[in-house]
Amino acid sequence: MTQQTVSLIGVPTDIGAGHRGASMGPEALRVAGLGERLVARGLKVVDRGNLQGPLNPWLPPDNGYRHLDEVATWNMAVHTAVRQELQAGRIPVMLGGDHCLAIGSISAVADYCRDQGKKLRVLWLDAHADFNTSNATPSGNIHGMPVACLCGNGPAELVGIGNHTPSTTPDVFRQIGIRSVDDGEKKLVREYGMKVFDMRHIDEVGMKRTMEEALAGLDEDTHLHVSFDVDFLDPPIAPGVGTTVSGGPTYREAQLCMEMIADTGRLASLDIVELNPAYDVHNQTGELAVELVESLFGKSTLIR
Ligand code: EXY
Ligand code: MN
Ligand code: MN
Ligand code: MN
Repeated sequence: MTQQTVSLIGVPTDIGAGHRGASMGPEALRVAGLGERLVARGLKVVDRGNLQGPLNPWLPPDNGYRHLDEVATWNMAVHTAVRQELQAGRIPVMLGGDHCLAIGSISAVADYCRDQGKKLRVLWLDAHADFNTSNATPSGNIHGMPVACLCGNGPAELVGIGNHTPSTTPDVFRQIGIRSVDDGEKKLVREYGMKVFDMRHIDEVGMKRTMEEALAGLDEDTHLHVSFDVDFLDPPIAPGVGTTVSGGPTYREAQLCMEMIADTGRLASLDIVELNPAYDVHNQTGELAVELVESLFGKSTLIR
């Protein structure tokens, strides 16, 4: 099998978040040894360094959005970088940075899949549905809006990123670990028919069955993108995030989730977002994120 090349792309910004600090996420992932651990997995790893973009002006919402222009500028840079790596046959891994960057990454992946005649599946690992709009949002923070924007429900500056509007459709998403959805957002998630495997579902049927359901239908024509929001995890094992929500997947449930994704052999692009070292202890959350990403790329510490 030809050696796969992973391209690490740092996106040092918290422009879409409600707390400062996710801008330090890329470095924390590098310090936790992400590159070296993926090399140890037999991958070729190219670290593309960090994208540049506007500083966070730290302003209140304007017309329901905080920092809309700056978010758009960052996401255009992300879109271009991800497109470039995909065209070169590499696996782009976004080192976030807050979750608004998924607008740029997934719009690029969606354009690429259209050009290549591939099907797209997005696994959205998150405590939050990230399906807010300007009238539904309680904060104006755009890291709570990327899925709505990608499905065409957002400002032109974001919905228009990439060659297609909307970038993609709700049916490509499978959301896993959801446990914090705002009222207005809930209505939208239902209206758009999003497939959500929330924590109640995982409690009832378990992670194994949940992943079987979320991964159903993948075939060799499917490009699997994983958008891993580190706040997906239970806060006691992952305190280093800006928006913790109690009652997330345990360490083993998270490992099983990643191992079952690896078993499909379809992983083709990845976001690692919302790691915030300002809330972490000795980079423990960065190290856990790296460990889970190793499992995503097929490392198993078990006997199999
Ligand atoms: N739903 C809340 C909001 O829209 O402000 C919280 C969103 C947190 C989003 C983080 C990235 O997952
Ligand atoms: Mn998120
Ligand atoms: Mn989240
Ligand atoms: Mn210390």
